[in-house]
Amino acid sequence: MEKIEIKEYQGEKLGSSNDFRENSIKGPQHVDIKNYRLEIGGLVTKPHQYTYDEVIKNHKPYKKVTTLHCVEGWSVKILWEGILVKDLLNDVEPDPKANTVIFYAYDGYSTSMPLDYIINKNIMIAYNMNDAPERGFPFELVAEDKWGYKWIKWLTKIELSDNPNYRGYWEQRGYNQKGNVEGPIFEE
Ligand SMILES: Nc1nc2c(c(=O)[nH]1)N[C@H]1C(S)=C(S)[C@@H](COP(=O)(O)O)O[C@H]1N2
Ligand SMILES: [Mo]
Repeated sequence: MEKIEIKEYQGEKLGSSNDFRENSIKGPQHVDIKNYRLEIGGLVTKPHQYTYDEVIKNHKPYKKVTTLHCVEGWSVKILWEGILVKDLLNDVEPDPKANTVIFYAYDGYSTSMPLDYIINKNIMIAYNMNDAPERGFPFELVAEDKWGYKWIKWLTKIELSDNPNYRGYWEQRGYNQKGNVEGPIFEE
């Protein structure tokens, strides 16, 4: 049976996965979980390819209510459940030269963020939203305090890099590299 989304968490009203405006670059993706791997590589000592179950069963789960704000002017508050990116990074042992994390997705999308932000803000990849499966199944990056274009869905690869100037799909098209909700939408 399909799981039903919860509408409230600890007294706080939540939005719904139906509140998102579907505007992904190639439309919704359907990832075959049997063949799915999450790859972690680049500047790391022990690159690894996880199955979906290995990601979920071998790492501690976290839950957090966080709002996604799209640059188009809408936002949705969701209870996300996932694991911390820094717990995965612990497995692969990043090189001290790494300062940037580049994320790639099934639809060819990509984006990047500073390694410090990922670690210090306890950024997670989510497999559930509102206790029901992810729109970005298997994993969506919960890029708290960043514009929606940093919240990459259908995540397939995490690459550690020493290039802070790597520009993802929307960043190449003029959207701000930092992507902070408090800051500008476009590159200045
Ligand atoms: N793989 C992938 N992830 C993506 C996108 C995309 O096109 N492809 N769009 C981004 C944008 S612009 C937003 S606002 C959020 C939420 O988009 P949605 O409403 O289409 O789910 O997903 C982000 N993650
Ligand atoms: Mo967006």
